[in-house]
Amino acid sequence: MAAVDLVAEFPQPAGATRWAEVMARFAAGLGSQGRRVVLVTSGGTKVPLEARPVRFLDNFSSGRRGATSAEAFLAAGYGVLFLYRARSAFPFAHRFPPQTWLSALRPSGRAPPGLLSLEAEEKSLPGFAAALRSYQEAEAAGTFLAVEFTTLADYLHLLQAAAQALNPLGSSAMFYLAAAVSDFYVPASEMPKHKIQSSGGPLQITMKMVPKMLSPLVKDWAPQAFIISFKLETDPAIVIDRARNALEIYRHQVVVANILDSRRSFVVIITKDSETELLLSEEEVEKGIEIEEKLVDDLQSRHTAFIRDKN
Ligand code: 9Z3
Repeated sequence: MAAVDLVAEFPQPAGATRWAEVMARFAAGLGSQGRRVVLVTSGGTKVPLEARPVRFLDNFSSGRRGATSAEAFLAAGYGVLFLYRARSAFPFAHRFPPQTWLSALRPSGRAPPGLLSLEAEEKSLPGFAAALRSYQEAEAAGTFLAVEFTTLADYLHLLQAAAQALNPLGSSAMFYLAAAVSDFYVPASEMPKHKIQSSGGPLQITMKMVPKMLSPLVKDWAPQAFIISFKLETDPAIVIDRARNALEIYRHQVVVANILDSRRSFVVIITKDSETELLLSEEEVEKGIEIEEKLVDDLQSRHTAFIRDKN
């Protein structure tokens, strides 16, 4: 579906124009420093079933893959544009939900007026101070920008704007499309205006197919960029074929195949002429190593080779 249809079919979210400008400035600033920039998409899209929505079709994705990968890309020196589902996992914060620090952090009472001083035993919040430091370093360096989406319409418009922001960076831009995007939606013109009534009996809904955004991304919006999509299946018997199929249709550089139940410890990196399995051993899991560290490390090398080949 062409960009013009996208706009017609999905209402533009409030603030999209301003976000497009902010993203363009972010990418241009980092590009002028010669830094690589990655767009990490993360979390699931939500699809309304009614015009004034009471009910939605939602998605299981927690955003952990995206959040952990964003941390690894920042550590590798990338600028990270993090397009994420509101209230899903957030880099540096997702290991510390409020329940963990509400009781661990105590006001120390020693702060000068106007300042807040908190203390905690290191062992009650392991890694908290280091995570805070990493986040604040990225903020100070201007290498991290987070942009929120909730609905499928938000996601599609913001993805287009992000792609256009990164396009001037050519092959230095990477797209890491880990968000779980709905395949189906109800067009605005076919939505019931008011809440669907249960007195009408059992519900039958016909949903339309969502346009595949990989096509315009690869062909029109950022044709020089290094593009990685993810393929998720629940059936291990079909995931590799499905991933290869996506690679053939869209002609981007990499598909990462993963299976719902094993996604934290096993992924397969698929390119036109290779298939690389990444696996976490039990020992590595015990040490707190996450599969995204290996994945980002591998993809970073592939990106380096990609840039070299383009020049
Ligand atoms: C993924 O496959 C991600 O790895 C997960 C991560 C969503 C499984 P969590 O957020 O999980 O850490 O809980 N993302 C892409 C899923 C997707 O919708 N892919 C499309 C498909 O499979 C292709 S773009 O058809």
